[in-house]
Amino acid sequence: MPADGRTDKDRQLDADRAAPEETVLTTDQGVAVGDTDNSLRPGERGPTLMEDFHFREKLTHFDHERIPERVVHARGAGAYGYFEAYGDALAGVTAAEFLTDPGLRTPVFVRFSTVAGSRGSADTVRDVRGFATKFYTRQGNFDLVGNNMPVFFIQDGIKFPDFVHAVKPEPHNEIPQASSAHDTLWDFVQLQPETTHMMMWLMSDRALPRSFRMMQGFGVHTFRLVNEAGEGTFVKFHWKPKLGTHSLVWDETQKVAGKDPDFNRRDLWEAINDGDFPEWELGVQLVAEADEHAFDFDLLDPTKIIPEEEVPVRPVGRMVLDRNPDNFFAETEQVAFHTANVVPGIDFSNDPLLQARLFSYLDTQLIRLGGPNFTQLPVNRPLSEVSNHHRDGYHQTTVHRGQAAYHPNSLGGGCPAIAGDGYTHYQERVDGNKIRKRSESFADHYSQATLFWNSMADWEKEHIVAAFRFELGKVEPMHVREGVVRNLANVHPDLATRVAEGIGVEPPAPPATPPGDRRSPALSQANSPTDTVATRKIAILAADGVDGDHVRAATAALTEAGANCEVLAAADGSLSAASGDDVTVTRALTTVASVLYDAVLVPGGVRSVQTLAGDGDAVHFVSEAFKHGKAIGALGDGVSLLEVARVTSVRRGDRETVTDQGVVTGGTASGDFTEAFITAVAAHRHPERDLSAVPA
Ligand code: HDD
Repeated sequence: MPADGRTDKDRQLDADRAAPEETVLTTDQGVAVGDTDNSLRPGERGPTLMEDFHFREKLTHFDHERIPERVVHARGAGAYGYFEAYGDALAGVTAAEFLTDPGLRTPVFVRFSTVAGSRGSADTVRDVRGFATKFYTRQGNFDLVGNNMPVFFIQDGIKFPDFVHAVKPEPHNEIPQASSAHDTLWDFVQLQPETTHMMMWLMSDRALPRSFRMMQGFGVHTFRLVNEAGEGTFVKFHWKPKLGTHSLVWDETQKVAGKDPDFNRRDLWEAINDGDFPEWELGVQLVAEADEHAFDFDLLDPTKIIPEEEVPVRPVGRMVLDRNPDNFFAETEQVAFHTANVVPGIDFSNDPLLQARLFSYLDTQLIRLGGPNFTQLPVNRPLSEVSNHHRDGYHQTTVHRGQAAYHPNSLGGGCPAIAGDGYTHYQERVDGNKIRKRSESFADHYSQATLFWNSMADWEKEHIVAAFRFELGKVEPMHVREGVVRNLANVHPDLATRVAEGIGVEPPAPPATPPGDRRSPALSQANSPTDTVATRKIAILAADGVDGDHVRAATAALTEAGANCEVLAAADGSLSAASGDDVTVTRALTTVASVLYDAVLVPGGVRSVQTLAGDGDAVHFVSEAFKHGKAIGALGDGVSLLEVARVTSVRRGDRETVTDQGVVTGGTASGDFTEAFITAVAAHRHPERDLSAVPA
């Protein structure tokens, strides 16, 4: 690790960086430009002349600025960082140096994305999130192109165009944008039962991450680790976020999509800018080759997980994202991931979805990035040396020297030479007749969907039912709704009945055999760690006359615990506190909303609270935060604002600190109070509240 903390990739990029400081304006030919505001014309009022090369070049370059957006995962945000293995636990399992040498710091670039929406769509829509990592290892680039859900919609990649056509905006009117709540997706789903497990994930809160920094990542497929002796071990890759796995609630996501469509992207950017570097642990589930058939599902089936209780996830390293890109287009837009980018020690399995991806990613980069030389783009270039006989093509930037561009050659001294320790594919024995047929071992589409349902907390189940009702409620043809309910009946009769009751469909008859009762606690977000308030955004509502001591003491304790506090008031500037001193306002209330914060605190001060009670924005702020299950704190006179905001179903303390359902009240900003409030914020949400009658 170099003393200046920069990775080798960062250093490599120096050669490509350009900054305008101390330069003069030039054409692309390097000719200095003296006027870029007026086109060349005969006379002041004459037409523009063809010979104005600067005008033509400027306009032409502009006209060609856009490239095709990704056919899926068009909307995304990226960052650089590094990966470090914890130790050599995988030595002997894989020849991949970056996974086994704890002394190595491997640079990475990660791009997070939504799937269905266009480049300009909102961040907080209900969707799968992409989680693609490019490791610039010393043995070449390894891309782990995963998602925040561990399974997929289909089992064979030949169905990918069908699935994507169904989920994308409908072809006749291009409606709806970035939403799965429409006829074609659900028509596909009802006819394709293999989607059932993934649809459970998509209808769960996993599809609404609070932050890219608070979501898991999964390689999805079973891959192979291969050691120096050529022996294989099956592997599933997992990313676990250090901040826990947390989600927004549905009503909130829709409002955020309007208030701040860049919510997740901004969150990532700001955290890295503030030095709150997001971190994930890489874990692996390992399965010996001999145990390939030891499970009640097929390891090659991408609609299945290996329950963590059956094969534990072993932590093997950590990834930290510590640098924002310099230029969105050059880096985040032009980064090209490909599942086939593997390094010695990592290989594929015969998962038919993965096999299709091995074709599709290179193909898509060729059209998207305009030719075969996209690997030379700075963000895509490996750190290890590239030397081969590939030549020419659009945008070739390497100046290949020499006469011999073929192998074998003697005129070029035989170079580049064949590597003695080159990548060797795992020598799996494969034989069979050429057939188009799905394996029988892929036929069970429901057991793991049931496992997922059984593993959810009651509030997670409620959210899933509400999501199915919302989405299917947008589907016009009744036979499609009925088809989905028929599938859900195979998952669990409770689920099917509760969904059916909300969408005008006859509830299904009870099944002949009751559903299994297996659970996997690791699947529930209710079991995600809630031990930190790091980077959580706390809104402190205030007006003139606020109790300045409350603001200062609470801010100090929360900041000390890692949270970010903002004082919100009717207007920017500063407030005069009850004691006469000034309190700086961070933002005007009218420019933000409760949905952009994790928690709310109402300090005391009679005048301040009276003003807030008469301000609809402030009152709505509190009731909406309550509705969304967020921690709410109120001190002294601030407690009375809860009444106005209809936060009436909780016990409140006027002097003593009282916590009830994540609402923390008390007389002073004592250690007791701040500790209780911090615990309530760390819990993320308080789903135990009865919210049905609360408007917001
Ligand atoms: Fe894919 C992009 C993840 C199945 C074809 N995919 C793409 C990205 C992610 C994933 C994260 C965005 C990469 C970036 O940020 O640039 N895709 C997945 C996962 C899948 C999956 C986890 C199932 C396990 N994908 C899948 C299949 C196919 C594709 C079955 C085709 C047969 N995916 C593509 C693509 C994209 C893509 C069309 C669009 C842009 C790109 O590749 O670079 O080739």
